[in-house]
Amino acid sequence: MFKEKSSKLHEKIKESRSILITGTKKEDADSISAEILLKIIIEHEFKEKRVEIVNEEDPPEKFKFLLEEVKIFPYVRRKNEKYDLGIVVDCGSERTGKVNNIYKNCGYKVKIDHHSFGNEGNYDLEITSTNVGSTTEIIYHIIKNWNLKLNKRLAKLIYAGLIADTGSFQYDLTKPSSLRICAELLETGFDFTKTAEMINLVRTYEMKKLLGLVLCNMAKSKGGNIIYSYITNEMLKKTGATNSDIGDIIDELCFIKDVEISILLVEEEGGTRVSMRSKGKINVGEFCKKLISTGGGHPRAAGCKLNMSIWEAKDFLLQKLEKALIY
Ligand SMILES: [Mn+2]
Repeated sequence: MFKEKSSKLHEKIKESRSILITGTKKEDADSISAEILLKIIIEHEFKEKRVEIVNEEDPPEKFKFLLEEVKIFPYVRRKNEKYDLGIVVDCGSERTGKVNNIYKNCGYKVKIDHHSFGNEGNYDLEITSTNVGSTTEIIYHIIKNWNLKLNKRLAKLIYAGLIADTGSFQYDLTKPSSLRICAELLETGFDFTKTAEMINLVRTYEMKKLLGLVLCNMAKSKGGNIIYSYITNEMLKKTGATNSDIGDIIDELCFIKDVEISILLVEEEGGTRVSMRSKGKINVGEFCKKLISTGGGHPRAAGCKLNMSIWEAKDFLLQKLEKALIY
């Protein structure tokens, strides 16, 4: 897979002196792992290049185990830099936040991604497929096409992206190819149980305290098929939790018997941040996009920001969703 495109990428990197690697503003395990993988393999192939990963913000603490010795620069430290070649992973450049200002000035633009949305056509080279489990799975193919040998370090990163995006091979993003590749990854002898533990289970003490409050505050709609809960600034202060602890909490509100939709409302400057999960009857991606143009996501997982208080947002959403669930 991707044989010709992998050689094209190799050729273009060879011609460049400086390379920018970036990814989604909302960093996740797949995007961070894909960035690190690229940096490692490019530096292995070409010794004299300046290869830098730049994301809008510093990586969250929870991804330190993926980074090891690799550095990721926040946008502010690199905003005046120029690079010959730019590679955006796991999204289109419009989702990289401020880093897009650097990316769009790159002499040659590459996109490596497994999503179907994004502004196709604005890149010099697109290495994309929706028929893979993760962006790291695409990079596995680049590694193979460049005739590099897999080792424990590379295997761990490919695996991290795969289990994060496929929900440890439970979601429909799981492809037969993903599982075949995993067999090969495991043969390197990397510690896959530790990797899975770090991605799926290990959370901060503060996050668990916050989760306790969120679960206690959980309530049902009149019909009982929508549940919601909330996080106020007060709750963050009380538990010492930070923004990076909030990301995993919506998933804890899912998989409750007979519940069709789960909502988490988070107090933010200027309004309320809404995260939603659906069991499938309602496409929450479309729902959020219709509410406000900046909202959206996937059919079963989406979000938006509303210019109202948590309580106003709750009433507003419940009213719209109850109607939508009836029809
Ligand atoms: Mn991904």
